[in-house]
Amino acid sequence: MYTQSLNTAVQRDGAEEDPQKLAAFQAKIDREEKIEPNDWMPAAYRKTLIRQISQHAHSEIVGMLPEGNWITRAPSLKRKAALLAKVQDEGGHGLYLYSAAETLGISREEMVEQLHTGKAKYSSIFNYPTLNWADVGAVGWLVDGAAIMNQIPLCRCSYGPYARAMIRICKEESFHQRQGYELLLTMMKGSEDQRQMVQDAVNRLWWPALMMFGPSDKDSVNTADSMRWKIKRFTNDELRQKFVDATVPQAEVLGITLPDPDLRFDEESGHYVYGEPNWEEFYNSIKGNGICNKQRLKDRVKAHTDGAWVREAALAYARKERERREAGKQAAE
Ligand code: BYC
Repeated sequence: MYTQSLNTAVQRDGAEEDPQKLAAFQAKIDREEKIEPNDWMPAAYRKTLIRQISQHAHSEIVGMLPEGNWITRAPSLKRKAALLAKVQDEGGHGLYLYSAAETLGISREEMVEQLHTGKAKYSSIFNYPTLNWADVGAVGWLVDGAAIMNQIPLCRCSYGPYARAMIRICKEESFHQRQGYELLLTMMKGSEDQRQMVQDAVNRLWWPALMMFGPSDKDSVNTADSMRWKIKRFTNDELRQKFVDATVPQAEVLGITLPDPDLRFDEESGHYVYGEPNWEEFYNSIKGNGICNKQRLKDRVKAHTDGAWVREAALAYARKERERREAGKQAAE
């Protein structure tokens, strides 16, 4: 059991909250002060944070799979080194996030169990396959690009451990996005076949990238609470719009088209207007019926089972070190 213990009793979900405590909690958030693990917090705040942070951690860990597939097939040593570093970073992000979630009173084992049994969600984007090398670039450019747009505001999240974890994650995501874009720029300077591979990858990943921001605001069940508690600083649609506005000019520089016949710049609002994502496809994917859901979970469970000896060895080493330290202390007394 890895959970870091809390000094405060955890409020049962659904139990009535003390109105004075609630008011003081909201006032603290409104003053932009951070909520820390041992501070009083409403059960619903704790629950939604555990939900979001653990889903975020799962996304990082499952997100290692589609790109990990390409490490052995990278076309050069430089590309292999960059991709290895990126996939390793995602593993690190998962670990910071699991640790942040543990400060809320859930154990690592429980979170892993929720992922492996399909009870917990992870980002819909990882249920799409990476079919060719250009997909590695498109994932970096679009998927990490969307992730940064969503995650920069999380550095100002009201919950201290999550906000602090996000600072380093965002720095690394920024490198990921650039390596993806640079990879695509290089391919666009190559042969006609390479240019077509880039266009094909973008055609397949554009809409799934837009879905990463979650359902449209009118269907988002969690946004209102999360905005009031300053976990989220922007709504799903606001972030999606920011992403479209930032990404369309980058597509022009790249020399590719985006697969949306409704996409146009609106002079009056100063924003790009875009078409409606296929929400049926989105809900299908988050219910576990996307193209790769079953494969991803199977691979994840296998990796966890295969890694059992590493966890056992690390625990045995830690136990031995502790025993040695204690024996040394006793000998010195
Ligand atoms: N995929 O009420 P809503 C990465 C769920 S990894 C799956 O709007 P909320 C990377 C949502 O959970 C990036 N499920 O929810 C890694 C909710 O269901 P529950 C991951 C989704 O929380 C490796 C329901 O739909 N980033 O960058 O207010 C390689 C209704 O939604 C999705 C994060 O996790 C989705 N796309 O807003 C490369 C960021 N969207 O929980 C890159 C942190 C929604 O009620 N998370 N759902 O059963 C967030 O910012 C928010 O949780 C979301 C959703 C914007 C995703």
